[in-house]
Amino acid sequence: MCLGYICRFASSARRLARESKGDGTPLGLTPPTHDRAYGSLMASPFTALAIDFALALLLVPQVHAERPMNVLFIIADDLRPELGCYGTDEIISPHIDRLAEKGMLFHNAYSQYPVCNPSRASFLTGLRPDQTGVYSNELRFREAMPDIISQPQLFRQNGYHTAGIGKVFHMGEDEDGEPMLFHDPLSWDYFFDSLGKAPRIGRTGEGRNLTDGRLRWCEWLAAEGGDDAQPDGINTNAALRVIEERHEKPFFLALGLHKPHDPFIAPKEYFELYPEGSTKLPVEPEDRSPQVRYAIPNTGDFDEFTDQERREFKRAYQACVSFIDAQIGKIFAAMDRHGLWENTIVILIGDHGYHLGEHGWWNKATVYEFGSRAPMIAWFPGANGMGRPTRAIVEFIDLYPTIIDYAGLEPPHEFAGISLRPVLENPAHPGKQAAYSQVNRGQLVGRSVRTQRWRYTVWGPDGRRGIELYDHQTDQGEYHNLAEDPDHATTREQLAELLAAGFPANEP
Ligand SMILES: [Ca+2]
Repeated sequence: MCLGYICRFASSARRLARESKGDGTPLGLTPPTHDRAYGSLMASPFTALAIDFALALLLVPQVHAERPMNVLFIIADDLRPELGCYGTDEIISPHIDRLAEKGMLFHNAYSQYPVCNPSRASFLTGLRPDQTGVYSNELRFREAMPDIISQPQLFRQNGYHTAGIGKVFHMGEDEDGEPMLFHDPLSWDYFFDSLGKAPRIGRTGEGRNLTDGRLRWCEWLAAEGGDDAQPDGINTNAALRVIEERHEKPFFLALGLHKPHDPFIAPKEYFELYPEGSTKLPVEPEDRSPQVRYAIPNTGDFDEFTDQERREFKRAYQACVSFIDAQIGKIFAAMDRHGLWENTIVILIGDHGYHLGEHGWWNKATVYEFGSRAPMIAWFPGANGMGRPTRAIVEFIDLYPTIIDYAGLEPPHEFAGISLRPVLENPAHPGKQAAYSQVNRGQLVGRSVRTQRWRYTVWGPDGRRGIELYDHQTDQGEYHNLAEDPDHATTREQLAELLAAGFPANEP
């Protein structure tokens, strides 16, 4: 961990913020043209929120004056923003939809790295992957940053009872410093996970591997035994016990749900919500641009997939989504029972995006919109924007500073993210100028920037291994690469500059 780098990064962001005029143009009133947007945007990706945040601090009363604000942080592994509340009618997700109706649904929230461990190490420290140094699932974040104060750890230091249930961190460690999935003794007063401990009946039922065993993870199971025979059901019960036993004292409860991550196992009743054969498959335009070589990790993995297998895959994923939605419903019922909504911040996110056949890919680890964009729904008691969705551009690294802002805690280190208070108080706020994501292909790095209108992605130094430019006004699926289109040369130059501003440690 290079602390010097954090300081350089933070001072660079502050300098950029000082030098810019900012642009707080509300969405929906006068949507920025790209020229106009770049007029302010080129100065800083952080500016609009930084300035509005300062104003919001002056204008908005603190909401945590009387009772300490609890935190309920739910992370669903590989959950993509395809839910009832995101406008996807075919998904049955009533409990998540309820949170979206009550709180704020973020349409444009982006993960900083489309793989579990790097993404979580990033948003649980408020730092970008180039600051954490965590780019793989193997590296423990404590190895990379022994002295970093994680989000739950800060609450623990401030007298909260912190409970980590299931997969919150990815690669953690035990009390002896040995690698251990999900645990972090410095963060949790109480840690529990049931992966591998569920009863055998939950591993029986109807299902199959969709690749004849070639890809071991690629299998589904409509399981016997109900919710409590699955790790997520057992973990949810553990979270319920925390709420029952600890709700009268301040708590930070994080529940990391294992599904809809593969293998796609859920109790059979959730498969029954999705009739066989009714699953819709993505339709790709025939005139799409040739795919940049590194855009997806393993080309050819799914060439043999039949439509039947595609439907089975997607149906199983959807069944897992409804399964975790039901677990979330149990948690919310406990919140109702104990009247906890009025002093509990609730965050629900996936850890990154996921492809269900788009671009020929059935997995994660891309910086396409499908890989970078993830669900984010937030309930902040007393915030003015509750009950309305937002199209503000936000990043997952903003969660840590936002949560502690509303909970009234001091930042333990310089964050790369910033408080989203201006958006939570006013959902018409455009949010950040840009969101950044990155992914490794061996030693090769792909870096991507997303603005309200554009996605620009560069593979390798100077884009020598490929450049992608997509216009979200006309091409939300990112099928038409405009990087070589002379009509967009100026846009490409501006985005190249914006991309560089978000990756100050990038090699030349
Ligand atoms: Ca994941």
